[in-house]
Amino acid sequence: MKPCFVRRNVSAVAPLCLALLLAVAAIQSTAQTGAAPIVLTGADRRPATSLNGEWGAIVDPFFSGLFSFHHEEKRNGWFLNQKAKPGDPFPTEYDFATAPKLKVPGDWNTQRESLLYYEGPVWYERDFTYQPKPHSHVYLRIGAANYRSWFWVNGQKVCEHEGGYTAFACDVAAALHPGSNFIVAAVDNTRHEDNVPTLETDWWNYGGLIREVSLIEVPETFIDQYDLHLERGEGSVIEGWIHVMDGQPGQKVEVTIPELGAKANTTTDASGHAAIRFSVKGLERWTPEVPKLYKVGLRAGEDSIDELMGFRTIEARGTEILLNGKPIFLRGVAVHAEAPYRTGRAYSDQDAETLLGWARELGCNYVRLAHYPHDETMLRAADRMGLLVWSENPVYWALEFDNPKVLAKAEQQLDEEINTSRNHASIILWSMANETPNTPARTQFIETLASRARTLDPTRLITAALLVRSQGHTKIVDDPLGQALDVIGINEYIGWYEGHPDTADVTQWQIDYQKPLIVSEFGAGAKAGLHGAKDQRWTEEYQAEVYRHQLPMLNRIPDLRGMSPWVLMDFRSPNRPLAGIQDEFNRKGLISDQGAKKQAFYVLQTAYKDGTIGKAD
Ligand code: GCB
Repeated sequence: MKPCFVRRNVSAVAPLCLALLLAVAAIQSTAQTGAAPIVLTGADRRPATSLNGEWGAIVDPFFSGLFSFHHEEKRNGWFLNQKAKPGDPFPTEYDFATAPKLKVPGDWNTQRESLLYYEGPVWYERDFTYQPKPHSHVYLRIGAANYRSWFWVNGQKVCEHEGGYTAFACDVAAALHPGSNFIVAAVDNTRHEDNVPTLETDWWNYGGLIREVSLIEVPETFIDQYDLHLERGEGSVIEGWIHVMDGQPGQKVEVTIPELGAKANTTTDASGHAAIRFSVKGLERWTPEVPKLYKVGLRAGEDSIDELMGFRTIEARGTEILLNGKPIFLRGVAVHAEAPYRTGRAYSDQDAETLLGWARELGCNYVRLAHYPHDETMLRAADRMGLLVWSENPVYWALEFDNPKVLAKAEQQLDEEINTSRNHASIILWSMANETPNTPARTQFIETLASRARTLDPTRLITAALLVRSQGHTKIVDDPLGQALDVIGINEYIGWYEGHPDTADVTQWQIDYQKPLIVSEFGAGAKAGLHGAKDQRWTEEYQAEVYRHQLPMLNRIPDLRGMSPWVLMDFRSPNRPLAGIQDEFNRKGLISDQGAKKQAFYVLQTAYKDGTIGKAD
C-alpha cells in the first residue's frame, strides 16, 4: 500500500489517513520538542529528588552547541553529552565532565567574574542515578530559568520554556532509565524586544537555573493544581477546586484539615475538575498579627499533598481595602529578589527570612514583591511571617503591546504565576504591570491580562503601578488603565527625579478614581555611610529628608490605603554606573546590599511603628 503521507493534496486525503498523518506528526513533534511544561501547584510540598548542586557548565555565546554553521538545529548537539572515544571520525569539542562548575540554584553572573555581564546561552549538565517506579509520572521541576530554557534527559528533548521567573514541570518519565542518567539544560538570558520583560529593565539580567531543580514522582493519576480559600463574608466556608490529571471522571477527592477535625469529599467531572465547598468550625483567620497556618491534606486515589495554608478574605469596598472584612492600611516596602550580602538572585529560605525579617523590623505588614513573580520560598516566608503580598508579573515599562505574541507570553507567565502561588494567604494583590506608557494598545493589552487574572482567581484584587502626570504642583492620577483595576498603584519620585524634597510640601493630588490607592513607589538614592548636608544628593541625610517630606504629603491623600517605598535593599542595576556611589547598584535601598541600615530606614520605621502614617478608612 502506498503510504498516505506521500500524497500532496491534503484535502484529498481520506479522513482516516489525515488522522494518522496528524497523529504521526504529533508524536514526531513531541519526540523532537518534548511535551509542553505544566504547572504543579504545591510542588514544594511534595517529596522530591533534589538536582541542586554543582553542574558542569559551558558558556556558548554563539549557541554552537545547538546550531550548525548554517544555523540549522543540530542532531548531535551538546545535549547528547558525548564523550570523545579513540578513533572517532570527528572531534568532540566539549566535555561537561571537565567543564568548570556552576551551582544550581544560582545565577551565573555572580558565580564567575567573567560572567558578570554575560547575556547569552549557557549549557548545564548533571549526572544522577534514578530508579523509576512503575505506574508513575516523573516531572523535572524547575523553580525558574532566566529567560529561555531547553531540557534533555539522556539526550532526549523533554521540554522548552520561556519566561524567567515562573516555575514549570516537564514530564521526563519516558526519557529516564534505571541507574545512571544525565540531564542537559541550555539557558539563554539574551534580551529581545518581544520578550516579557523587554530590552530595558532597571535590574540585573541574572541568567541561569536561578531557582531549585528537582525530580518529582507522582502516581499515574495525580493532583496537578488546586485552589482552596475562604469564601468572602463572615462565615467559615472553605471553597475552591482540585484538578486531577489522567484520571477517570468521578475520581474521589478528599480534603482534610485535621486541627479543625474537618473532612470534605468531592468527585471530578469529565475534565478532571472537582469543585469543593465545606464549612469548618473554630477557624482562626490568618492575619499579619497572627498568621495562623493549618495543615491541609489533599488526596485523590494514590496521590496526596500535605499543604500548609492560611485562610483569610480580601476585598475592596469604595476606597477601602478589607482584610477579613476590616479596613486595613498596608504599611509596606518594595522588595527585589536580590540576595542579601552575596548579591545575585535570591532563592533560599535564608534569603527570604533575611529580606522579610527586615521588612518586619521596619514595621511592615505588607511587601510589594517587584517586578516579577518571586520564588515560592519568599511566599512561604510571607505566609509564616504575616506579611501581605503584592505579586507582580514582568509587564514592565514599554513592551511591544501591539504584538499578539507578546500578549501570549505575558498570559503564559501570568497563568504560571497564579497557578503556582494561588494558595498563599499572604498574596492579596495580583499586579498586572509597572509604569507602562499610556497608549490604547497598552490599555487593551493589560485589560486582557486583568480579565484573565480575574477569571483565574476571582478572590484577589487586581492592581498595577501607574505613572502620574503633573500640572504645576498638582499630580494627576487619570491613566485610563485605572478603570480595569480594583486598587490603583502609583509611582512618584518627588524630591529625586523631580523637584526637591520640600516640593512634596506644596504638592496636591487629583485622583480620578474612587478606589483604594497605594503609592507603590517613592524614594531616593543614598550610599550607606555617606554623610553630609540634607540637600546633598546621595547622602543618607538627603534620602531621609525625602522620606520626611513624603510622609506628610502622603498622609494628605484621603484615599491612600498603602505604600511600598522603593526599595528595601540596594540591588544591582546596569543603569547605575556612577563610580564611587552607585557602582552598578540602584542605591534607593533603605538597607545596603551588605545589610547596613540607612537613616531613612529609621524615619520610616518610626512612622510605621508610631502609626503616624496612613488611615485604613
Ligand atoms: C521606577 C521603577 C523601578 C526603578 C525605580 C528607580 O519607577 O519602577 O523599577 O528601579 O523607578 O529607581 O528609578
